[in-house]
Amino acid sequence: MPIAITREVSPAVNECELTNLERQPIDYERACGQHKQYVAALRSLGLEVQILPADPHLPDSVFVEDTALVLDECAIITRPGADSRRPEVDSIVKVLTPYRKLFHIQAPARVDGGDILRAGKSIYVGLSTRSDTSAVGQMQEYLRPYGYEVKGATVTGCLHLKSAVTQVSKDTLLINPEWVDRQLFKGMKFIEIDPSEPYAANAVLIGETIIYPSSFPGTQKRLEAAGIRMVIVDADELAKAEGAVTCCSLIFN
Ligand code: CIR
Repeated sequence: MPIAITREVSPAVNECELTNLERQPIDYERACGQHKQYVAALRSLGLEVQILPADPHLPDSVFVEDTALVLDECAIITRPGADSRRPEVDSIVKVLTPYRKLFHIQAPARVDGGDILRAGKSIYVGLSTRSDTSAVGQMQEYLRPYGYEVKGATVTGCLHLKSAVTQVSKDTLLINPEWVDRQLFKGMKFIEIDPSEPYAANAVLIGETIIYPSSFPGTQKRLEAAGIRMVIVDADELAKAEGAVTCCSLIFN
């Protein structure tokens, strides 16, 4: 059974990092309720969900995606771009150790998992405010023996590469073309977000179904028209922390 690692919302979530959004109060109870809905969606798609306890000292720790890239052959433990987020990796190392050989991104390189998009054997790394070319170089070294090609991808206007583009089927990417150049992703098909919903490009693909936020009805229609199957969740509370649906899990077989 595939596994999803998640972590409960920190009671300190209102002290989260923010890059492109103005700070707004986050309703902790509502965020926890939506997180439960997300966990239920993962379970409904057949995943075994492991839920780590909330950490009151790590405001952004619900966003476990940023701490690692888990592949079939190994995992890379990131070195998150924001200083406040570095300690988040410790508990994830413990959780992943029984499952995978681990490689660690070494200082001073920085990369957030939200900047890492894998499509088959191609791995794209967003060159954002959080991730740099030095981390891309280390990932190339670690992953070349397994046949992966790791490439940097310029992103503008958003926090992470996966704010701008995610996979919604084997050969299709959901993209905000204002934030990333589609030419980078050779051989893929594209569904563009509804331009009135700039944050709509983040979806979690599990098998042939995506988990997708209820906040983007225009883009949802485009996905439906393309025949993409969806489980819809409410995710607007953690969106105030600049988090989207991929951020809240690490999924692997
Ligand atoms: C941060 O700025 O690091 C958090 N407030 C949001 C991280 C969202 N993570 C993700 O998109 N992978």
